[in-house]
Amino acid sequence: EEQHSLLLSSSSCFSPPEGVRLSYGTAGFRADAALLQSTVYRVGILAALRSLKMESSVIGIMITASHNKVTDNGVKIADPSGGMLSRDWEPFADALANAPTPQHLLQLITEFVEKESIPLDGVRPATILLGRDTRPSGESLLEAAKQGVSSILGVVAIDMGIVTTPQLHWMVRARNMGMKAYELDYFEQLSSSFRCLIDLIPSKGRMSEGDLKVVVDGANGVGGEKLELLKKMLDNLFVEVRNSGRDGVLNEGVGADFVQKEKVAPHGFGSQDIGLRCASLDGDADRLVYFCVPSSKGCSDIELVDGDKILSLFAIFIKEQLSTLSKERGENMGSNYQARLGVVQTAYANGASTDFLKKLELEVIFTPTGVKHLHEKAAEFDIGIYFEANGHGTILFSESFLCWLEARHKELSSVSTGSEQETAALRLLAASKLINQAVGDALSGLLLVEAILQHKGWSIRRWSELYQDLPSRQVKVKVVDRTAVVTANAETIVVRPPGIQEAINIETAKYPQGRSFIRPSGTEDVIRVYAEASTQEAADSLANSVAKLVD
Ligand code: 16G
Ligand code: ZN
Repeated sequence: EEQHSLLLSSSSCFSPPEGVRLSYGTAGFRADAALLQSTVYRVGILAALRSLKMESSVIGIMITASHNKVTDNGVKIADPSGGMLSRDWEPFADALANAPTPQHLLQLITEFVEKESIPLDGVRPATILLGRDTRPSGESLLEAAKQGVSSILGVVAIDMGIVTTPQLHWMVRARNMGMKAYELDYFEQLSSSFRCLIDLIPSKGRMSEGDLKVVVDGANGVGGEKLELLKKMLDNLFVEVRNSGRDGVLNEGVGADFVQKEKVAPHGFGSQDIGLRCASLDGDADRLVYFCVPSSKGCSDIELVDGDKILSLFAIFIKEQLSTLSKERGENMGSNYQARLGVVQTAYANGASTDFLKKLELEVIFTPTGVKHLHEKAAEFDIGIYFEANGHGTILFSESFLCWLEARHKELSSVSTGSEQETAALRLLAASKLINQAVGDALSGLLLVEAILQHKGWSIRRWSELYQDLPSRQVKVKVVDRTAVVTANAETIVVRPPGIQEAINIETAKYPQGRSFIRPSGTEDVIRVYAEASTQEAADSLANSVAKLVD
């Protein structure tokens, strides 16, 4: 009928590239941009079907390859909650992307629609939000996504233009909550909750004007551009954005991935920045790391303040507010609520950070690499904080906890406003609005870091000294078949090929405070090796000997 012929005719314009097998991977499809037209078109179809399946909730499509080369691109889906596409749809995404002909594609879709009982009658119209980063290939890929969406009857695409990945996820979530969800609404929410946190600082003026300054490397991407707009709406913070425009090449010698992996200052930063608080975003602004440029000549390594330390700062702040809140126990019902606070890390978390968090008596949980895994675990807590060392992360507040908190705040403010407890409740509420609940967000993360540093009167040095990172090293080994390596226990143990884990154990035991693991990359044909030990030489040497075991 109409739907079938529509799909057949529109898909005939998008043949998949020959000899390439694409996979949805850790964070959507990613490849050289020239290969992606048909994939993105098909993701458009998938998003439309997903929306119909989810009672016509809004679904998002983001076109980005994050920190990868400017010539790469990629596409991923935001589910109705604003989070990542539900994992049980990934096999369908793979099958769609690789269907060789329009007939195969149609057959796949027909079978899937049947199996999932997706209503294709066009009775409930549905909306898909499209966004893209600054990559030049984004425009035509976005067009392909539109074609895919509109090949399903009753579904329309709305182009949100150039946005950060977290902005798009935020917009999807906000729309499904019945809120206004344009860029200005996002900026409003961030700037007003930031202002609220600043207004709640008990003894302001502890910081000099200079301390209120942060210099941000925008990776020559979308994050820098957006920060230039957002900063105009902020009081009490001076943001200087570098690498914001499109003068330099996206992610080349700049950005959070470069800074974190190479441990050097990005292009445009140097001796003039000694003593300043610096931060770096990645190409789609979902990663954030801080750093200081080295003060002594001859030392090129920066002082890195990574995702683990952002996590630690957030954990300290949240824990303090929770304990203030529970100090005074009223007789009122519900006020004894013991909120469960948990933190989620991956095997890449520096061992010193995990020790630190455990000393704070926090529940620390490990998952495999990739936001979708961490997010899922964090959502099991009343307040779940997750971060990858590379700077991806956020704080999740459960619905039920926020309800309780709202009610508790009302209760407290009816007794007296401005009490310690009431202020703590307000801070938590503001933090829940500032930090992106859909996905890790470098811009909202930056504002929360800045608010907490001001709250505590801390310099970046003071923050960085919470604990000292163990020296670590990462190397990668090119392999023919990365699937030969299978891991368990959140990627900390190799179960296949047999014998490797025993060999890693023997190597690791040779080094004081040694720890090492290998894992297949989810984004490249390599095996990644991580090692840490008490000295840099030892970490390097452990990484190299473990890498030899893989070769
Ligand atoms: C993706 C993931 C990131 C992870 C990285 C690991 C998302 C949004 N991004 O970029 O979280 O750290 O992959 O890459 O989930 P790898 O598997 O190649 O080491
Ligand atoms: Zn990214």
